Amino acid sequence: MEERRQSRPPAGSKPSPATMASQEDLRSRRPPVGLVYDDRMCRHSTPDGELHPECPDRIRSIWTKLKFEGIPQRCVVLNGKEAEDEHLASVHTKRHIKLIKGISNKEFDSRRDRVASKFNSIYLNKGSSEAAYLAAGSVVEVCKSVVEGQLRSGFAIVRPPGHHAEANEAMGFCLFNNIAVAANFLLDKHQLGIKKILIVDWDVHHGNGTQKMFYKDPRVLFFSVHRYDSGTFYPAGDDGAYFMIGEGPGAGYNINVPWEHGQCGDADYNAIWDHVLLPIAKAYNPDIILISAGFDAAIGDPLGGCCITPYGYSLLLMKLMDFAQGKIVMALEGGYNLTSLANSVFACVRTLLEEKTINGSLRGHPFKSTWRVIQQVRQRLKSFWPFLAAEIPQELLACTRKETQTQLIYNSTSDSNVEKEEQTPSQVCSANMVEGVGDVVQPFSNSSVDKDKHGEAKTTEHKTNDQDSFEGYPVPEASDSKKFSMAEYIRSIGLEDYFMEAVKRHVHGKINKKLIERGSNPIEWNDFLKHLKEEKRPPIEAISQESRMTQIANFIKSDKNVSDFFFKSVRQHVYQKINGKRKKKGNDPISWAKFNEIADDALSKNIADDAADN
Ligand code: Q9C
Ligand code: ZN
Repeated sequence: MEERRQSRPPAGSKPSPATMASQEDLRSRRPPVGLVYDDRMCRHSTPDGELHPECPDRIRSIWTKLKFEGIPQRCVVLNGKEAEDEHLASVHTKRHIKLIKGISNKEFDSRRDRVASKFNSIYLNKGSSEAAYLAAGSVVEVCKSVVEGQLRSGFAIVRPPGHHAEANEAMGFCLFNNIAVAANFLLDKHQLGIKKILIVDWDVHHGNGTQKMFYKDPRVLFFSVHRYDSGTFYPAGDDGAYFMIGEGPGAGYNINVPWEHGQCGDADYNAIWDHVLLPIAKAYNPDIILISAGFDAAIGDPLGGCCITPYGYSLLLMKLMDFAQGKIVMALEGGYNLTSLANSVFACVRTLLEEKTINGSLRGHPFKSTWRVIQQVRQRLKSFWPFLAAEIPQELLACTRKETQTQLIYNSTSDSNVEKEEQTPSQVCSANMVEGVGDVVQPFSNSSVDKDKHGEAKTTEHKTNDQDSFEGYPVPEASDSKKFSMAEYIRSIGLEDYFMEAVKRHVHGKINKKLIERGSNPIEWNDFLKHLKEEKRPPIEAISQESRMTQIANFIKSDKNVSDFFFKSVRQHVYQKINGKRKKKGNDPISWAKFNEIADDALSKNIADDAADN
């Protein structure tokens, strides 16, 4: 079935049946959920086809997933709409608007390259102007429809992203600040009756652009949770610090939650929601919530190094739907693992639809550092929001989980401004594990990773410049040679909770299959969880690290879907890292196809080797 598509939702608060989305909406007469998708935003791409994480496939893969799941039919789908200069001018300088508009007129890509190189982390091509106008304009359009009551809520699947863009500055893959343009539009159109806007920025990077635009403005409460890593994580500097609370009349209306490190996941974000964001949202009582919805804090993202699951996102979103009468507009920002991105967006749209809840459960506790950040933020803001002065109960603070002890792959190669020049042996091993092509395809074999194998893989890959194929990582001494198991790998990239959850689901499914075969009723998921808790044998949490890891590893190996997902995430990760490093060194990127060819090749070779060994 082709999805319903129209340039504009129907006027009036009771949409006619012909334009209604789902049967349920029809019965309840609730306005439908809106989506924007427009292929023209795919025309913004790197001029020479170089690889870049912010690629057209990001929104394509989201749209493919939503279509596959039958989502568009249950929503109202809008075409993109270009922003008007007047609206852009409420946040950007005339000069910046003129510059972005003029990009597609430039006759030669080289001119555009020169412009792009003046900015931090920006590329430009012929399609950039139109895409930038569409991204900003589409967010405005969804906001307008939600406020006018034609839509209940909406998701603008847009690119380029926006939250790093400043008044006179494109940066961090962002050209116009889409969400800021939309917020100003709502505030300026007085007849819309919007006086207070909450912007929640859950992209893994700090929304520096948005923060600057509303820093002195109490009509917009800007909340950003992001990796900070002592000011080294992109965009780096003090802007994302907890003490940046706003200025003048805007003091207390800018809230930053800066993670000390990666690995943060569902439990950490949920704790921030419960102990910082939600009480403030309740007190602020916004007329609408806009979400700068980046998904680069998602599990498997190559830039973020955090691990929010789709269930985690749905929970964060659900908790926000209690405010502003559910008026929520989500605008895509970052998110660079195509699979994680599509799954996370799908979970969010399904949550907006309120048809089915997303399966999952919060397990694990926040990090100690998470409680520390919570207390820091509450302390700094308590004069503006008095209820934050209350002490968090000691029993809660005692609930913590430990950061992964092994050196993190994501930490040693993450998107941080500060490159660590000196590496510990274990970092070197980690880095080599993901960067060696042989390891890409078999990071989980229990065979030891020795450098001779590396050497072979390298020469197959780059016949001319074999030595730099490991992108500057010193080849470890023989004594550094180390066994890497799949289990260790999972733990090192913070996937443990995610897969532990999956293990439970797997067992649940198996039990139900048996029950059904025997003619009994299947056991509900919640009852199953209760059952697990009540069981006499030690709860999963109490099982030793090692055996938990083995369980997870076995589970991944046992289910083709899971292992496919897992291997694909790993490949994508390694692929982007390798090309990132190649680019830095001025080498041409390897294509995804070529990369896979090499990886598959090495895999079949490894299998052959193993067979020969046995
Ligand atoms: N050392 C968004 O997620 N990384 N932008 C540059 C330079 C830029 C991310 C690294 C990351 C930008 C919207
Ligand atoms: Zn980001």
